[in-house]
Amino acid sequence: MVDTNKVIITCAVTGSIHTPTMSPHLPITPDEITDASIGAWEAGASIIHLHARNPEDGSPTPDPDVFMEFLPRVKQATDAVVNISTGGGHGMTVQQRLEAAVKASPEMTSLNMGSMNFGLFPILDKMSDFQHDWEPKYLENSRDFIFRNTFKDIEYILKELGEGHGTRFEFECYDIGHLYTLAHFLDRGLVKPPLFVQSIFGILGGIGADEENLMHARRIANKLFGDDYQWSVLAAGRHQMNFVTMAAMLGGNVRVGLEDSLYIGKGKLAESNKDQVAKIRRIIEDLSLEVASPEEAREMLGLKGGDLVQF
Ligand code: KMH
Ligand code: ZN
Repeated sequence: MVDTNKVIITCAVTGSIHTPTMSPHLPITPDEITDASIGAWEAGASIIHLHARNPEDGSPTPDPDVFMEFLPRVKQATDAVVNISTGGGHGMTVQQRLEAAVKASPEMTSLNMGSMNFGLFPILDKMSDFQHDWEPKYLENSRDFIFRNTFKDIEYILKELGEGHGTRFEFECYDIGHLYTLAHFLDRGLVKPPLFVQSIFGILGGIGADEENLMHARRIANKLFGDDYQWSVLAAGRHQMNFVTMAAMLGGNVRVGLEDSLYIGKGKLAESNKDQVAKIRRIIEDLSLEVASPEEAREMLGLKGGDLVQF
């Protein structure tokens, strides 16, 4: 990985894993998503990773019109890199997952590096009363859901967004095999350095949140990509802060946000995304590292610039 003292903080403000009953602080409406994004940027996040939700009931939606209710406002109020999810939510087709990004032509989107199980159903053992009927169904359906990201899908997204829009990618790698899949696309010249590799730990169906796995992911990424990548880490739930801290200590970048963990400490819900960003920022600075500005992040990741998007 390119040697730098700068740490890029990504904040993923709402996602599609958690449901409204799980936390009153989960941003749902375009106003809430806008405010959460601005707050995260003010606290030090240079990349904002975004999903949309149906404002009526909080269910994940791929609707580009809903995205367009917050994307321009985030762009106008901040200089953050806006990163649109192409992972969407459970039950969406690949076409639906791409619609908003194709319309918005962002600097960055996520790109998930393999098909996999993605189990959310264990949450049902801990919760029973839900505000909306869709919530328990959504969690239960994950028992029989395949998160589809075939080689063909990945090629399609690279062509459509990468070639078509000059969009670059947050490569979401939920297991070591996904690093090899990314290396395959690098060998074929379909992805170009510097790669932004997001190693993900603790999703049921992906690699577990054990620190041996973190070290192994780092070793294999170094072996496969050498100086051609920027490494970032996220971990689900209670592993979030300790994993991103270890990543920063290992020269990596970090991703926090309510998409991946609703907590700020043991048993304590985060009241906002910005509180999680502020916490990791303090840790980064205590480690004598520096937080990358959005412009520095753009430079480190070879992004096209915020004036070349269509929102
Ligand atoms: N929530 C992460 C574990 C995407 O948006 O494409 C996965 C993610 C996928 O962020
Ligand atoms: Zn996401």
